[in-house]
Amino acid sequence: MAFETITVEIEDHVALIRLDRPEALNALNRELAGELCQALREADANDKVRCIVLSGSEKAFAAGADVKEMARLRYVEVFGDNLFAGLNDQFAATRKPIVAAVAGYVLGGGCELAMACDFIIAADTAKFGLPEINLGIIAGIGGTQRLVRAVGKAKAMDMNLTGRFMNADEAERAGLVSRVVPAKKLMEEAMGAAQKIAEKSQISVMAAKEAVNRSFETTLAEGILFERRLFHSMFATEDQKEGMAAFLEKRQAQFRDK
Ligand code: DAK
Repeated sequence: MAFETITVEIEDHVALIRLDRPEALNALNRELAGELCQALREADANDKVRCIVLSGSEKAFAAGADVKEMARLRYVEVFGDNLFAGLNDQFAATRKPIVAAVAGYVLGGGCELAMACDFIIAADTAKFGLPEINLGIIAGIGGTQRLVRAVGKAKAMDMNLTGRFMNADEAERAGLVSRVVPAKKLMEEAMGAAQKIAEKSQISVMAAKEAVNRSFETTLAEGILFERRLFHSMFATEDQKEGMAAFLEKRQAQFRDK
């Protein structure tokens, strides 16, 4: 299906989803949220896709939720429609890895979207912020929760309360992003990372993603037990036999997701 606010391309087992509302710096409106949910659902269900990259433009990953659309909404509408709940749920439900490749403005709902991905690769032009406080609201898609887990309370509180922007270097030092690269290299780096992931056994990739995500939801002891049980279960797969045989035979593994 053709989308109006995003584009989707599939190349070498990687689905590249780009936010595409240049007139509004990729601000998230309801149409974009719906299309993004659908694209993630489809990519997750598509056997040809083994990893997803979510990106925007050079100027903006996304400048936040669409203020023009939100300005007229009343409480009964945002609460009644459960605004943006579907987006949060879809990110949580997507089992294939999602790499965020961000440049320029990564603000408000855009910053929250990037944090909902599995990791963030940033261009050196990226500027992160939660400026919702300037609009008389607060972050609403995880900005008060995921940012604390990513960078700790001090910076998360600073960003949520002052609305200041963090540049890419500070974001890398703070642990918000995994890598910073020159803007011109952003897509090459992100697609390269996604292709590396796509070469692995999808079973172990999904298990690793599930185990890391479980660390946010549980105690250390429970998390380590969950990890160990998943680790044990890998020995029921053909890919474990193939991966180890390939190492011993000094050749490239041919994983079959079995
Ligand atoms: N919404 C709508 N349009 C936006 C936009 C946004 N967030 N950001 C930029 N635009 C539009 C501008 O209005 C302008 O359109 P025209 O006026 O020309 O028609 C065009 O994009 C270019 O923007 P600028 O002319 O402002 O460009 P500059 O380079 O001068 O400035 C900027 C770039 C990013 C610094 C500036 O545009 C800016 O401050 N934008 C707003 C950033 C912001 O406040 N973002 C947070 C939005 S609030 C919820 C869940 C989530 C949320 C809320 C509720 N629930 C679950 C209920 C999330 C809220 C947010 O994200």
